[in-house]
Amino acid sequence: MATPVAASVIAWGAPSTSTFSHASTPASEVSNVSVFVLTITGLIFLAMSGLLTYALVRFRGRKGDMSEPAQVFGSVQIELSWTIIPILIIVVLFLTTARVLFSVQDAPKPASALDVTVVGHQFWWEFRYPKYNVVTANELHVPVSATAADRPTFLKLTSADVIHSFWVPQLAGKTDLLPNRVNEMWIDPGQPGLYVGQCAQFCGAEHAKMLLRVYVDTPEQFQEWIANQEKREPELTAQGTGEESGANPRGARNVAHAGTQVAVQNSPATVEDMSLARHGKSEEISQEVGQYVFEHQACISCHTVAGTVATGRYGPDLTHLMSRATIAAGAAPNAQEQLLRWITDPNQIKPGSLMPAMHLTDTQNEQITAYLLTLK
Ligand code: HEC
Ligand SMILES: [Cu+2]
Repeated sequence: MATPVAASVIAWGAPSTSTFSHASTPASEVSNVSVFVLTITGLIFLAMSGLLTYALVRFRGRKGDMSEPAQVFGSVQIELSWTIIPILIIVVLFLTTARVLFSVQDAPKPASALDVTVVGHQFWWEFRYPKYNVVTANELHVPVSATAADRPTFLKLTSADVIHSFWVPQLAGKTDLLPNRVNEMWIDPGQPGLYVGQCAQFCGAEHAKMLLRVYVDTPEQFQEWIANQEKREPELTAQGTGEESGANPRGARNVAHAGTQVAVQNSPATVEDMSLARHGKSEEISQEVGQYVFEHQACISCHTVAGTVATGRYGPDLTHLMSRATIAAGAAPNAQEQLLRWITDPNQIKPGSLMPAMHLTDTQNEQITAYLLTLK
């Protein structure tokens, strides 16, 4: 037996998930307030437990001493001090917290800011870059931002189903993703690298495997990444296998529209027959046959591969699947073996995932995997 569990767990390695190792302005503001509150409450704790210890020792019952301790009734001074001092402390904590709250919430958005729309799904993240015509999943790429005014990323968050919560502790506090509502947050990570987090609001069976990866790129890396994500790959279909090249009348840049003219062919036997008849090579494991099989399965009603007949929006966009390090929101590394296992039965990797096992033949699964591996 393979070791599905061991293989499917991504070692987090270096990236920290501590709110104290902040790497972005909103996170450092939150972290500073936490330290401030902890310091004040810590001092109160020390003072109170010190006084308590002193009283316990100083006024402990001594052998043979049966006398009543002095009885004190009312003291305006003491009562005033234990009323006014706590009120002052609370006012200070309140004002400090409110200041941070507003400075993070009302931060002005510079013209240079990058916009990303985040859509929470059970159990994965959709990231859209409206200015770039880029759609990806689970792994957010943003540029490094030397100062908050340099090139921060402003996120608009919403949900396709239930409530989720976006939380990358090193970058910012939590922000919920609510259906029919758009929340906003921003980050300005100062250091390139990988920052991890996860959905912080229980959203169903696979909530625990709804992980988040934020790649902070240098400006050059980011441009390179965007340029690659913007690529559309219609060539495969166009130069494909005769007949079905005509089945892609859609422009190469058209990503977002669900097609209706696509006949979804679900019976493996029939597909195999068709495949056999048209190619005379249905056993062949190649990207070309793989694409043919993929495009004749229900995959295309849930997934988009830009420039092909696959225009589904229910699952992650697969146009540049292989540019991601993980699949299924961090549940498994993105490699041939795991992809094959995933499309054979997603539940092996992520029980309760909303992608159904497609019950294709082993050959078909291998063919589709060969195709997926070309989606760079
Ligand atoms: C009913 C809709 C549906 C169908 C049909 C479907 N998928 Fe999916 N697929 C999903 C959903 C939803 C996810 C996200 C699962 C998660 O991460 O929880 C997903 C995830 C994936 C992923 C991982 C993507 C990533 O970046 O994490 C791959 C690869 C994939 N599907 C391939 C396929 C292939 C190939 C087929 C056809 C054999 C197929 N899917 C059929 C809904 C579907
Ligand atoms: Cu969630």
